[in-house]
Amino acid sequence: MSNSEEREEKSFDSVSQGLIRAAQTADIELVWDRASAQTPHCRFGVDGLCCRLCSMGPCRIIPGRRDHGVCGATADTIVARNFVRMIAGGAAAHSDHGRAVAINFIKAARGEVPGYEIKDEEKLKKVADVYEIETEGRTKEEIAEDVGNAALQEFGQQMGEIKFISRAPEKRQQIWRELGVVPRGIDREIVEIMHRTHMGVDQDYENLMLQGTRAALADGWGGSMIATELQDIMFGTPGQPWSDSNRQALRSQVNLGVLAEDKVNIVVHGHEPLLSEMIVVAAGDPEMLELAEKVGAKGINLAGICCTANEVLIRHGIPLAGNFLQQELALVTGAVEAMVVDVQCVMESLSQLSECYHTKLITTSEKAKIPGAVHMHFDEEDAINSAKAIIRTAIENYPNRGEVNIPEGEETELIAGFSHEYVNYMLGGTFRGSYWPLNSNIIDGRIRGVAGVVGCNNACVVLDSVHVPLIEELIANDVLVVQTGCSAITAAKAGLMQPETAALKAGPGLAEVCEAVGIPPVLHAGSCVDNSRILIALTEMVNVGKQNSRLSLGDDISDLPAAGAAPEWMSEKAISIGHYFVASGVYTVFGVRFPTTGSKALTDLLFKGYENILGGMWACEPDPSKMAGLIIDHIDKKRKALGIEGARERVLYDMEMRRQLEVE
Ligand code: BF8
Ligand code: SF4
Repeated sequence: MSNSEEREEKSFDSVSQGLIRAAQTADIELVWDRASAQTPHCRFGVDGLCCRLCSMGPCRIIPGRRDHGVCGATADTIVARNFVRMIAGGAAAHSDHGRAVAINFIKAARGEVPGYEIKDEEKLKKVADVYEIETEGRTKEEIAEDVGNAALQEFGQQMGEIKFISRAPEKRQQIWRELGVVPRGIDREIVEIMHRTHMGVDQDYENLMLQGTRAALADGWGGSMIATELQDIMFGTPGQPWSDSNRQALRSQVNLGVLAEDKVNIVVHGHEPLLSEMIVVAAGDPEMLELAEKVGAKGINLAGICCTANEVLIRHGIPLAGNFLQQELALVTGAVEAMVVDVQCVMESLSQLSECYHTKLITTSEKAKIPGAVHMHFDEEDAINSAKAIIRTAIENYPNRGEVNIPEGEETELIAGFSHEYVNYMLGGTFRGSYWPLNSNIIDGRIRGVAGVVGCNNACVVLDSVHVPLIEELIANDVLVVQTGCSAITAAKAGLMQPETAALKAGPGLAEVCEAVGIPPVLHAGSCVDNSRILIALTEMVNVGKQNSRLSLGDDISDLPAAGAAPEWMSEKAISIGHYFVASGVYTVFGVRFPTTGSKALTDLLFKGYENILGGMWACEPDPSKMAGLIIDHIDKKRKALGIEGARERVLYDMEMRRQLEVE
């Protein structure tokens, strides 16, 4: 571990800090250099007060001096329009991912895409039930084709309700129906945001937010949930795959030290597992391994960045090279033969950076090309050969390697793959799998509550510096942490996803439960679309109360001692996720800053008013300890309302405690 001064520079993670320094020495520009060149950011943009929706603008609001845009739009309208457009962007990204999966799923069921199959029949039947599709006496392929078609039609559906809404607690569905925010169709809600925010349409911030809410729900309980469920059926549900003998979480490793000095390194980066699943298969092909040996390599080493990393980790145990802000650093190691990208969170700078190294940047999606990258179209209908062509390109590039700088020995162990099905199984065992023990441990106070800590890294804050102290403080206070996205990768790097962490860092109650069950206090649940797993897990906790009133934690998600956080968020997807959590009744705290500060009325609605309207609400707090305090206070408030409080002191997890643990 490097000293704290070094950490304070750009990264809390010392492995990254070392590579940042190497890039500085070589005079290579990285994301942090560009972030500082962009600082200070335009105040109008930061506050959401700039409107460029028509060419009478751009209009910028200066409160008290210039209160209206040329058309008369107020700060509230402008900020709300910008905010709901962020939701539209995020919901579109997740949902277009879900659509691609649904199309491939139908083709897999029809046998049109060799290599893809219907793996998890148990989950297929559960999802078929939700869609009211007959399963008796039918082959899994017949059921799957109907499930795929039912899912796909929800994107273009114009009326009625999307189906997965029916999985939410009844009370929650009622709240949505009364407010008129149940999504009618996934695409429709996104398009309607674009219409309503066109110049001169919806100019009431509360009404704009209703549509923002409907589109966010179309993401969480629609596009994202479709992506997760159909991926699980095709590729296997993490921790609970296709055979009982194989139920287990996976051990793997994380951080840039997972790159291998003597192997062909291929880094998969982006989001959709359709391609990366095939790369995993092709990388094990004897023909490819032979080819690698011919160029003098000892094999092929796959590693992931961002959510693609999480997807192949939770199903195959492929190591994580790093999170969002480490994508450039992977190239700085000089050891990556190919970085294979598809969609979302891929920095354009990779193209410029790849010119400084031998790395081939390979784009694969027709939706996402980058000048300077090699484009190798990924054809799902000939997936395995597309994957092999990519791997061959990487292998052929191995002899071009120059000097390498791999932080060897600096990788960290983790275990991952905690789908809600697996948590169910872990807690209850094969024959009585259920969330009963979780509720029971919450009621008797061993576990104080549950927090979903998710989301990105942001170049405006020191890499990982908010995630890690927040999570440490939460677990020290007996809060079980469930994670997805880049935040999950962060916690894994900090060693928080090892079972031993429970005894070292968790509070006594949480540690006892984790030790008994053999899980870490911080659970890796997957990628960002897998936040939908958290929605289902929260619903399961509510449903336990219906089965056994003594284990009840209320009759809605908003009653649970639970909260969400995205401590270093940056993307529109994070805003969409945050808002569907709020709309599902979850108190959700974001770090960094919040994009509605230019409108007090809108910010008050999101941060306060929604508690009475939706049961969940937003908060923003950049300081990790204060953020932990907000979450713990909220959990305690919910415990009190449930009558299960019990006096307890909050443990302040300060630097001194952290230093002591590092010495051990
Ligand atoms: O979808 S956490 S930086 S990689 S947006 Fe992107 Fe944020 Fe990472 Fe995954 Ni999610
Ligand atoms: Fe300005 Fe109104 Fe046009 Fe926005 S829509 S740019 S506020 S005139």
